[in-house]
Amino acid sequence: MGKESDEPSAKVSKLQSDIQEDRYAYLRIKQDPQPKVYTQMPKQPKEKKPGQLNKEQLKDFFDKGFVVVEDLLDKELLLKARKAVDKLVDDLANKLYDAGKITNKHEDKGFSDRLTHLDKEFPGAAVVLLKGGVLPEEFKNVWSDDKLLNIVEQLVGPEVAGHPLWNLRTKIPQNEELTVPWHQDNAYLEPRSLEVMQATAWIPLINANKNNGCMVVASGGHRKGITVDHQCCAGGTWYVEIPEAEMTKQLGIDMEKDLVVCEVPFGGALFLNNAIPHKSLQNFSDEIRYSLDLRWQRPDKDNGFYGMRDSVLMRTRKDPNYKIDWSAMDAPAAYKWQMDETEDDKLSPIVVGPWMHRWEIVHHNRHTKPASSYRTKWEKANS
Ligand SMILES: O=C(O)CCC(=O)C(=O)O
Repeated sequence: MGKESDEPSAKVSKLQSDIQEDRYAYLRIKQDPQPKVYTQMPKQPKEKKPGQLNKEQLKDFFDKGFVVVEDLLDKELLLKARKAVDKLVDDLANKLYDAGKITNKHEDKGFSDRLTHLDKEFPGAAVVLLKGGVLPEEFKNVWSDDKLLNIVEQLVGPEVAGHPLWNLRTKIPQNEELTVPWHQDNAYLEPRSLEVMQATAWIPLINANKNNGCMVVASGGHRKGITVDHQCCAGGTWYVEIPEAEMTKQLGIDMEKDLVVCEVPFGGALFLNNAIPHKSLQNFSDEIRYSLDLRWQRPDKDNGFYGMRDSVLMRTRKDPNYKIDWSAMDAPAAYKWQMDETEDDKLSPIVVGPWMHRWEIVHHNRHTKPASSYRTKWEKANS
């Protein structure tokens, strides 16, 4: 913080005028309900392809809003993704060590516990890795896996683009910031994302179960095609949250009968849409529950990502041999928009994002505090 002076700095004046203009007002516009986007199946491909959902699974996806598919992905593909995670953790350990933030790199630990040890020494290490958003080749290979895309084609149609919101979840044991409360994915995006089906595959890199923090979905919560009023932010996190009473009031969810705990074995995936309420359970095990959440949609529709990054075309009818151009995804990654690119920012466990301007802030914490004054790199470039 610089010294106070009588004259507001140019930066402060700009902020004040932005607040007066309420440049985020468009984020609070209520969208018309879009039930069909989530319940109407697109025309199905005529050709039979490996991995495709059967009729019952497809019906579940559009009717219940989710489906768990076991034994889908090649285990070798996922084991390679795990190796890539090991490398990301190693890179993080080196950065923390070089920055003097840890004294032990915990090189004797492995996939299931190294990050937990790093996080004990530098609280927030697991968040730093989550928000780092580095997309290694091995994750790209999962994202563009033929079997996955064969399913996605059934959910969004034959033209398929990867959505820029993706995550490697680094769910170390018993950690509040990695336990995601009830939300609809649409709540993190611009309101217009409600107008387009975005299909998510949630892919655990271990057997995910209720003890280590698998997902829970509110079956049928997508049918009204609305984004419920979320509140910002849950506990000490950056997550927006649907108050439980609103799940029933606004979405008609029966909180006893409609909740489904989705255990997903290694090799399987949980498919969701962007309007289905879901949350993740706490990790009570002593192993890290890593997972990837990857999204796709039609390429001709806006991705609702605040104009920050384009989607990446992954499959098109026009060219069966289409080669993916990953450059848009390789550039700034998932959570990077919020940070200035100083080295220290890159190791900061604070997460600030535009969704904080969309919902009422009912609870402030270290993540929300900077939201009203923090100028993201993207915002600076666009103001
Ligand atoms: O992996 C988790 O714990 C939460 C994932 C999630 O909520 C999401 O992908 O939207």
